[in-house]
Amino acid sequence: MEGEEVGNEAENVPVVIAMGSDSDLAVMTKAKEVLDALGVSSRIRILSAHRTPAEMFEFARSARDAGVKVIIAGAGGAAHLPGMIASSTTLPVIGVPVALRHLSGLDSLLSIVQMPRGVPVATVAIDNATNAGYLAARILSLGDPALAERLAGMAAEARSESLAKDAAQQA
Ligand code: RP5
Repeated sequence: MEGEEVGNEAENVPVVIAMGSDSDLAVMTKAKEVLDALGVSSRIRILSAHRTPAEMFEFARSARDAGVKVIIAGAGGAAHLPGMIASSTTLPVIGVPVALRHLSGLDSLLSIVQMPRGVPVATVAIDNATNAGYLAARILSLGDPALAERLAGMAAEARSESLAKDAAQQA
């Protein structure tokens, strides 16, 4: 398809949001929304540790050379995607445990968080792709003062909103 960006040559964005299935999209889109709001480019990839392992490893192995700086990876159930990506790159990987119909996401959380030493995955709370977006932005802000300012602005907004809610309760 014209304009369609497929494969690792197209990963010229600082953040890739990978997920095991399009059934994860409703959760994982929240990471993209945060990054969009902060002006950080990102790309969504469907890469399954079980259904497309060759493509997943190819992506992970080439991501750094392709200019990717942080990888967000979400999966549910036997959620091997974040860990297997982390096994094949030295980029920071943020894992999002996606809750499926059974076990309320505890299976996904434990699959992602219990990594062996030397292969870290920074795991956020179940279904909290929003925090994965924020964490990716914080990592990128180490080398981007303008992004650091935008993050500070968002935190100030959140503070104002919370103070207003408290004031409303006191009124
Ligand atoms: C995982 O299996 C995916 O990340 C998804 O959360 C789960 C179910 O996938 P589908 O059967 O809905 O495609 O690999």
